[in-house]
Amino acid sequence: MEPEPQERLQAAFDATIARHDRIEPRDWMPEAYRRTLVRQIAQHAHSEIIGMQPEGNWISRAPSLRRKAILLAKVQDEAGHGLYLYSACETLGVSRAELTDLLLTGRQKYSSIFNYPTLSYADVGTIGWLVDGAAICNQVPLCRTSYGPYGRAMIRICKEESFHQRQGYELLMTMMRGTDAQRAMVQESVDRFWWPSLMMFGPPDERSPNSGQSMAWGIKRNSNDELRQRFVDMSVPQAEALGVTLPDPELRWNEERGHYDFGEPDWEEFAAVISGNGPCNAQRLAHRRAAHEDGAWVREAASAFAARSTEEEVR
Ligand code: FAQ
Repeated sequence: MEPEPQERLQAAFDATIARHDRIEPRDWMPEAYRRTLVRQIAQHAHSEIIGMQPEGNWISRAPSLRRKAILLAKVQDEAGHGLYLYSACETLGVSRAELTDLLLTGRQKYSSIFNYPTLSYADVGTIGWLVDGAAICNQVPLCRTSYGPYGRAMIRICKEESFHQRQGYELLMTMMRGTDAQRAMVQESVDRFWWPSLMMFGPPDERSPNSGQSMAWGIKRNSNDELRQRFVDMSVPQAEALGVTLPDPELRWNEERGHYDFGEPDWEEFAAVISGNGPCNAQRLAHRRAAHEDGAWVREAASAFAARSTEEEVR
């Protein structure tokens, strides 16, 4: 007997995933796959846009013209990443206006890391080194994600994140070659950002409700704990080269595992931050809302211009 059309569609989808091939926007996909992608890509896009705020805070106070130019370029890149990701998400049948509304009304999340304050200029370097470093670890495997538009957006994003990571490390290296006060500033910044950076990878695998299905669908290629371990292994020698101490007394090389052992992040703090009660959640969303309202006239003008251009074309 011929299979039902629905079964045939599902079988074609499963075969594409099994071949590690790409699902494209016009292909049939299960509704739950589409919803998971919208959740993850939108959360990622919102993170890029909200992620402009902590570093943007230092543009007007950068210590030199060179540092200001670098920081401006980096923050501008984050805006670009947000736009590629919103566009990838729109191919799944949601509009950017809907996604923005979901963010502003607190119905979609953004990365926990951007709810921490930037208290000194060293934070610009630490964010580049650790936050962009964690982002790269998490995002390189996403270049092979099963949804075509997301994977292709990730390739360009990763190239740019890699420049961001280097500029952060170079900034910290410069400060570490400076005065005692500068070295202390770097250490204090690393002390604040280390644990929140580990939390960026999400909850431990046994408490990650989405990982199993997302890995079966090839949306995620590695588990949260695998990537967290990769990040720790990568960061320890970098910290040694820099001359800073990572604030974890349990951090040590495990010969048997061939990896560094490390302590447990404070998962209660993580839960508080992702449910809206981190140090800067209210401030970040209020700022984003105000920017959205301030930009209303630009959106209206662009829509009026587009409508007039279409009318002229029709005539
Ligand atoms: N923050 O079941 P799982 C950047 C949520 S990089 C907030 O493990 P999943 C670059 C999760 O959504 C930062 N929420 O979830 C930059 C889920 O929520 P639900 C952005 C988190 O999706 C650098 C619940 O917890 N990168 O922006 C976090 O399988 C410097 C249960 O978790 C990405 O978004 C968190 N850290 O795995 C910009 C990468 N972790 O279901 C500016 C793409 C988990 O309640 C300056 N995303 N949750 O709605 C991913 O790889 C995945 O979504 C994970 C989470 C790994 C983040």
